[in-house]
Parts: sequence; C-alpha cells; structure tokens
Amino acid sequence: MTKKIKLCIFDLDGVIVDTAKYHYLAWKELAKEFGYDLTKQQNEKLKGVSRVQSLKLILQWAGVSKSEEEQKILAAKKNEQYVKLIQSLTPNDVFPGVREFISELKDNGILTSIGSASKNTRLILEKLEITGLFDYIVDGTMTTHSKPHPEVFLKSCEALNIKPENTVVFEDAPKGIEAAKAGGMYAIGVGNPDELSNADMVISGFEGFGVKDIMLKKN
Ligand code: B16
Ligand code: MG
Repeated sequence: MTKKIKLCIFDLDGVIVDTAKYHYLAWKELAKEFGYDLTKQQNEKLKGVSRVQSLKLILQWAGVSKSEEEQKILAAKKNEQYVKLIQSLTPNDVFPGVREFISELKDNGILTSIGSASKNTRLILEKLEITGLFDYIVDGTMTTHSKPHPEVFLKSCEALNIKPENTVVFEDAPKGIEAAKAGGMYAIGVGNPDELSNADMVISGFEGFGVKDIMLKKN
C-alpha cells in the first residue's frame, strides 16, 4: 500500500462477527426438507454469497429443481429461521480487536464503512451495538450485483467521496477479495492464507493489528 489510506471498508460476516454458523444452521434445516444433508464444507462455499444465490447452489448440489416462486418462499423461510437465530447476538460476539482497530482508524482520521451482502446487516449491527462506529453502511438491500462485482464497496467510496485507490477492504471470502481488487482497492483477507491467496495481504484477525501493519506491507 503506497497510497494514503482514507477509508477502510469491512465485510460483516466472517470479519466482524461469525454469523456463518447461523446461516449454516438455517440452511441445513431448510435443506432437510428436501432430503438433503448440507455439509460444513459446502457452507464454506456460501460465505459472501447472496441469499438467493446460496439457495440456487444448495438446490444444485441436492439435484432438486424449484420454480422461481418456490425459491422465493424457501429463501424467505430460511431467513425467518436465520433472523430467529441471530436474536441471540450480543456485543460480546464482535471479534476480538475490531473495536480497538476501528478506534485507531478514527484517531488517524480514516473513515470506516460496511460492505456486506447481507440484507440483515442493520439488525446485526444493532444487536452488536456497533452501528455508530461506521460512517456509511452498504448492505444487500442497496446493491444489484453480488460479489465479485465491486458495487458493494464502490458505493461506500462514492458516498464518502474517497477514491478506491485510497481504500482498504477487509474480507473473509475469496469472492469479496476479488470484488475489492476489481474495484481497484487494497484487499486484506481475514482468515486462512491458503484460501485467500488473491488478497494483497492476509491477517488471522484484528487482535494486535494496527494501521502501521498495513503501511508496512508495500506492494
Ligand atoms: P442475508 P457478508 C453474507 O455476509 C454471508 O457471508 C452469506 O453467507 C449470506 O448468504 C449473505 O451475507 C446474505 O445474507 O441472507 O442475511 O441477506 O460476508 O457479505 O457480510
Ligand atoms: Mg464475509
């Protein structure tokens, strides 16, 4: 990163909080209805993928065909269950180091935003009591293209009037890293380096991580 950092965009699920476990439970229950056993490994492939696209993938894996109308009903049913599950989220579910890192960004005059595929973003942020930490929030209700399209990240740049080249994206999904790179942003993977090899750098989490660590890794 050679340019000045002016904005950090955070993906939600897998970067700020682990909601993937609830997505998994809700999808697993739904898949049971058509006699399919969704595995944890398959759930990994759904990270960062929109609700509708996730359902299409599961139906494909199960070899089950449903009309668009039926798919709408199934997706709504999954979401109903998912929303029930995430009611248990509390401020303690925010990943370690996230608040401290964001506070450091603020001290350095760096803007912050969310770029998530989830249409439940607002509810999750409220449950975690961190809505106010972000200067802008882009969620699945505001986009027409799914990651790896860069729309979900570019919208924050536009709204906050920051160039993509001055923006860093934190993402846990390869498709999200692809989206950040497609938008001309610096992409930091959060998770396993083997799965996020397309990122500019990969971190295991935010504990002990600071702005200086981004500057140090020049590309
Ligand atoms: P919803 P992210 C993504 O969140 C999840 O990783 C993905 O599993 C989910 O299908 C998607 O949000 C849509 O979520 O059903 O709540 O609209 O990683 O983009 O923050
Ligand atoms: Mg994610």
